[in-house]
Amino acid sequence: MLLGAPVQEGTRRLGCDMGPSAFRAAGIVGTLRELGHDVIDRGNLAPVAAPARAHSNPAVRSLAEVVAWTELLGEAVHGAAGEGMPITLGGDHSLAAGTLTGMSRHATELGRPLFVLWLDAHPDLHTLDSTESGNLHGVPMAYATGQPGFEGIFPPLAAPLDPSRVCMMGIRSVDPAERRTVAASGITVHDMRAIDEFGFAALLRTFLHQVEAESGLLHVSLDVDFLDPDIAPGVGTTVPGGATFREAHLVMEMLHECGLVSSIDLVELNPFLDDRGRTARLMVDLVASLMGRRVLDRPTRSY
Ligand code: HAR
Ligand code: MN
Ligand code: MN
Ligand code: MN
Repeated sequence: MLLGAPVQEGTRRLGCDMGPSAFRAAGIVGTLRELGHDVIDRGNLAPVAAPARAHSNPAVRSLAEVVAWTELLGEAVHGAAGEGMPITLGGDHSLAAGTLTGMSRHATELGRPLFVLWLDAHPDLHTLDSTESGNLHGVPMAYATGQPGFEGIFPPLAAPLDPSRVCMMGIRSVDPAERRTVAASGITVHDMRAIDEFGFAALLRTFLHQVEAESGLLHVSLDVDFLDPDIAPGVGTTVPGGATFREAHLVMEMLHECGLVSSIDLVELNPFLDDRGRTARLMVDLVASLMGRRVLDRPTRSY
């Protein structure tokens, strides 16, 4: 189930609103159909205009818009999860506040724990009070894990994410306030140093075994800047030293083999900054690996 979420109010850089179109132009629908999936493209969502909303932190930008997207996506993703696998085409990463609202409700109804694999250069763990840029694509994980200051502004989650059920990989740009939250929260954060030392496979395997042991649902949130900018230039916040082409495909292939992925965010693609659709095509190829494309047939699970 594809849901277009052309939100760009979570970032200063314009262009993420073209993301859903670029995923479609790069062939996401045909690619998934060729792999044997039934695909329903729900088109693009659009929230009703919300009146501006002030916050005691004057840096905070576009709060009303992001809250409106969170409410709309919470409903849409919850509905889609009852029918299939919601794949949300962003849009900037603020949309994860909405997709996680929807998946939290779905998981709670099923009585299963929700796990999140966060693939990103950034932990996106700012609160509304700690953000200095005011860009709300930097806050969704603080909201979803129940950090303070979102109550009464964002919709309540059915259940805040248990930090012990969140795994972040690819992290290499962390602000001081986020660093403190990482240390205090108990979220597993594999920065690029850890990836260099141990490799993606070993670290991801440990997490997937945990998801499996608890019969969890696994939400995957893939930020384009997880990838190295040399292979994925179409994003507003490039950070050197990201995942390589093969590392990213390996992660996706292991996710397919685990069979536990319930929902996916594809975020931060900025077609205005892309190089002739290259980043969009790479993202679609990664989704193909996650959804079952193989070089050779393999046993269902080899991790
Ligand atoms: N931490 C920085 C800030 O809050 C940068 C956040 C950038 N976020 C994304 N998504 N591109 O991961 O401004
Ligand atoms: Mn992000
Ligand atoms: Mn339901
Ligand atoms: Mn990022």
